Amino acid sequence: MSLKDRVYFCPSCKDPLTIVYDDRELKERAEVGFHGKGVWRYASFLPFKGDEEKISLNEGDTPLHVSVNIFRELKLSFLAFKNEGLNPTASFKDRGMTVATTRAKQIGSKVVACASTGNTAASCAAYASRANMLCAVVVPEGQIAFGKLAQSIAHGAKIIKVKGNFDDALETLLKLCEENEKIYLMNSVNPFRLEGQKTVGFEIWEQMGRKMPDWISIPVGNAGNITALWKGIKELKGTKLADKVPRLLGVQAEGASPIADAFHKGLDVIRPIESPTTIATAIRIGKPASWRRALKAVRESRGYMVKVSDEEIVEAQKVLARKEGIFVEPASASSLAGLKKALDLGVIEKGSSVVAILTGHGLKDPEAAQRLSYEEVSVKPDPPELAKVLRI
Ligand code: AN7
Repeated sequence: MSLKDRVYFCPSCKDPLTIVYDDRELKERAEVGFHGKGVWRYASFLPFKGDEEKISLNEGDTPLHVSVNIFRELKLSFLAFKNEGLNPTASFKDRGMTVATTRAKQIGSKVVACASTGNTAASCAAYASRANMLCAVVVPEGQIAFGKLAQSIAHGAKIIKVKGNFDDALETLLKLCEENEKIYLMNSVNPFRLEGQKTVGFEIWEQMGRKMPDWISIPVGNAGNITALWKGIKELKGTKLADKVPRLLGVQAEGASPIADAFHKGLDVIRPIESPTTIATAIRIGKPASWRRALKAVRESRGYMVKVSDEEIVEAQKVLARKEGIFVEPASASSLAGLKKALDLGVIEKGSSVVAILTGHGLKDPEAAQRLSYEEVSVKPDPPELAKVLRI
């Protein structure tokens, strides 16, 4: 099927569309190789000719922090954290947004929109500003972290709060987009989003010296990111650039785990969760749009799905911040919480090499940080009193 401007779903199976390159095309792309920095370093694997105006904020090129403390406790031979919170708007969404906004510009869109638990909105708003487009973000009222809302405000997006959850927001916007040709949809059902997001797999592979780890752990909400990660990995393997593929560990929050549940029941369909709950508001999603592709990715990779409780998420957030110096939002911490669970279950063997993807920065959700235990004392502006307190 050729690329139509505003068609997002397959008319027969109703799944979101995927951009597919045939083997010959992939080989040609691999021969062009990788040049430059960030997401656009992988332009040879992106669906553009090269002469279009790129809408970029220097996304990608995020650090792969090798664990200095936790890996020992977890008895892993290697553990690293892919810190996607260090993207321009502080989440992994920017990888997909640079590509989708470039596409929006190419097809002459003036208005972009997304439904969001917060990060997609922040990213979409920033890239729309850069591209001189109007941006509307449709968010579940009272359910998105303040840092993310602040970003949408700052970038001048039109903020529409839906009285309902994320799934209601997405469903409503999708229906509107079916009728309204003016809006270009920036959710991960837009196949260009996934093209950008797949570059995280390319980067991990390059940063590890053109090697793949045994496992990659990744939080799963609407399931676009895990779908994109697997697509990129398969393309690398398909061109024989990578000699092996990692196994994928998809992590969901206990109160929002339709894909993990289907995986464990051996089902080929998910049972949507009507009222998802978790403190990890980014992944408070009950009807993930890319569930089928995510299940397929996990199964094809001989991977696994786990669900983690809010307590486990908070604990992982604390451990990352206090033992590795990396402050992430709760949804991101779920990739470490899930890794710990998979190790406890014996799904991931001791001595394995693992990369955990940390999807968003801790400052996105300042309220969540207050759930971590901490000490604070007030003193008068008086050196002796300060000294007394410091001696504890
Ligand atoms: C920090 O912003 O869905 O499985 O609307 O913000 O690709 O959905 C965010 C998702 C993980 C899950 N970590 O990724 C949105 C939104 C963070 C996130 C996910 C999200 P997907």
